[in-house]
Amino acid sequence: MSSFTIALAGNPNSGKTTIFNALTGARQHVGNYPGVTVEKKSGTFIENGHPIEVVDLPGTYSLTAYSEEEQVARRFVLGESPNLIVDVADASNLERNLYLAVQFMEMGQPLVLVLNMHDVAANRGIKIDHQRLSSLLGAPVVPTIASHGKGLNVLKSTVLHRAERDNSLNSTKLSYGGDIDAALDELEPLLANDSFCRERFNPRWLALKLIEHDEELTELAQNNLKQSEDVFAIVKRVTIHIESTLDDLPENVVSDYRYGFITSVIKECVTRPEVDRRTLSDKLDKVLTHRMLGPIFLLAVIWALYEFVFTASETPVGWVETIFGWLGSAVETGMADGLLKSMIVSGVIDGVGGVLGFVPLIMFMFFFIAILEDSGYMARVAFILDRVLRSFGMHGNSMVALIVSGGIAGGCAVPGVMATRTLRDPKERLATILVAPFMNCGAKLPVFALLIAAFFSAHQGTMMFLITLLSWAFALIAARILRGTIIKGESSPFIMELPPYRIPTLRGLLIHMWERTWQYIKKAGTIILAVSILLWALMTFPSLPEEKATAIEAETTQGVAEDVVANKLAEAELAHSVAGRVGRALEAITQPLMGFDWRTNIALVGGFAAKEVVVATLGTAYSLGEIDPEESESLSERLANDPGWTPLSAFALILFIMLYAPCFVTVAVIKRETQSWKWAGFSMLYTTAAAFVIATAVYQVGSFLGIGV
Ligand code: BGO
Repeated sequence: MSSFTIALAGNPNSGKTTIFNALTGARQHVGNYPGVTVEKKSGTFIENGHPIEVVDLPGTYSLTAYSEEEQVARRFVLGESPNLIVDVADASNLERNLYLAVQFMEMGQPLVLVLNMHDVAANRGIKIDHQRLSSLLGAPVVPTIASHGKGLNVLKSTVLHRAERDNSLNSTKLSYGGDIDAALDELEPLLANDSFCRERFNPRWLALKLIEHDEELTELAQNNLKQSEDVFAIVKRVTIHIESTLDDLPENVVSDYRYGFITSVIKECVTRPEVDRRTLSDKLDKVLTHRMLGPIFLLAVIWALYEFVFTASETPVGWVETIFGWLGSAVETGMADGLLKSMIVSGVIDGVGGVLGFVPLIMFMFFFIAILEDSGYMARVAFILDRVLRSFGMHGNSMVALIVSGGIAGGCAVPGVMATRTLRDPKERLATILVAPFMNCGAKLPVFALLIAAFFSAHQGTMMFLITLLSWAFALIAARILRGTIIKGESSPFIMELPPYRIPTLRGLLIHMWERTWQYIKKAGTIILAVSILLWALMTFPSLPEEKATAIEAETTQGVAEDVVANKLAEAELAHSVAGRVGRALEAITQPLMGFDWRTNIALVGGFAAKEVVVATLGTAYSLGEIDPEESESLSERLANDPGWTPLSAFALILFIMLYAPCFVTVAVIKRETQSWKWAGFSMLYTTAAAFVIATAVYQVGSFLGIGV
């Protein structure tokens, strides 16, 4: 018969001693923990023939190791690796008692939660749904009234059952907000690769403790980790970041999120008689997370946000466009004609310039997203939409991933796909990974902004709002189909942290806004620049054979106006280039089905590198085809004036861009996260097929009904 050791933990006065005595009876002995004066009591009981040793840990509220009791409890758990932690909680005061349980969960310890003092809770009218609590915590929950010996037999059998089981169970991964989560994701593999850490600690837990500046573990890590410099560089970076953006210490933020998690657990599992002991956060949540009012308020917030962002950024976007217009004209007149000039004007200025033109809009967008995040409202968004998500076969935590990916336009699917790591169920995770790229990332935003400005300028915010709703609808429907067919399975329980609301600091908002805007600018100056030049080359070479050019030019002598001939020449050159030929070959399919001409086709192929490239490529294509450089129209004006475009074809293009293959960085991340080229390939194919079908359907029905033509 195998024997087991369990550690009995709990807050002082939770009834731990009563349970210890009831379990072990006379089979007890008392000693001391080594090196300290704290008393160590242990004893045994036999369950189903198995001897089970119970070590009574000192009563503690936390495991921060500030007091001797906390240190003893933590060292015992880490050093002696008991088979199981039995955490005794006072059911009449669950919030406070769960704080300790959550810390054991973070450590990755197998746990049984005892809800003692059930009589006291019942007398106060508190009802606890312990089955739901158990599924949310991922640990068995046993209600007891220890002073009357009630529930102890169930406790004994549960303990044996749980101790016998393979305990390689994954701990619940709490989220501590984007910044700390990202640092944990970075630290975890570093620590997992270090033998010192791996043999003693759960790497993610150690990472968290280092971010919390736990003195004991920081010293230990500094002296023993091989890559301690790298590790502490990350810790320092996130500390400075949190201090400057939230004006708070990381340890406080972590504890806020722990309480946030507990608040949500309590909200889900505990009902108590109405007494108004609510905090301001609770009062706000009463309205903001209300079943009916919550979603209405959310939709109003998103609509107002787009309205404001599009209206407020119109003028500054115009300024930046004018600056690039001047720059183009200056180079045009100042440089001798030739390939270099063409590359600078059409490839760089009209290509990358088009992308940079949207910097003011991006800045406004990120500023408001930062307000939603820093105030704590974004966590509520997830909470509100959780119910919707579950009915479509995803998990509440999928929400976080979808919002990060651009659920409110402006995110990015790369961190979005990575954020699915918090999902424990592999099927829910896969479904979320596959639909996250439907969201409107910051790279699609300039493309939408361009098309909206050109064809729907009277209703910019409302149009963006509609696009957002559509992308959610497509993502949810796709998830439902995937979960009903190739990734079938049950959905797992979910709990979302509801940290208290905070008033964001202006400094924090500006830092968050700038960080993301800078990423956007950097991307425009590197990858977009490189792809723009490549596409310029593909749109320029091979050059038109001499005799054809001369034949077109000869038309001037036949009385055809000079600018008409120049226009013909530019178009013939473009049509002769590699990209021109590919674009035109595709045009045979895309033009009748979706209304896309060859320029759009090239832009869409380029957009696979990064979606902003669609703007850059259209900029280059229209610039190369243009004959009068003095007339520096903005790209949206050029599109609006092109008779080949209609609002309907623009709308079909918006839908196509929203849905078609994720950019190659996202595909690479999908491969890494799913560990499969098959799923990465699938994510490209099914999204492109969906884009094709939907854009075609909309264009055909629209044309038939005569809408937007
Ligand atoms: C005294 N229900 C109720 N109502 N009380 C309980 C329960 C329960 O389920 N479980 C334990 N208690 P400890 P820690 C006491 O000692 O085990 C009571 O610190 C008293 N003492 O009987 O010591 C338990 O080890 C005089 O109460 O907790 C004990 O975790 C009058 O909770 C107290 C009334 O339990 C703390 C109670 C002289």
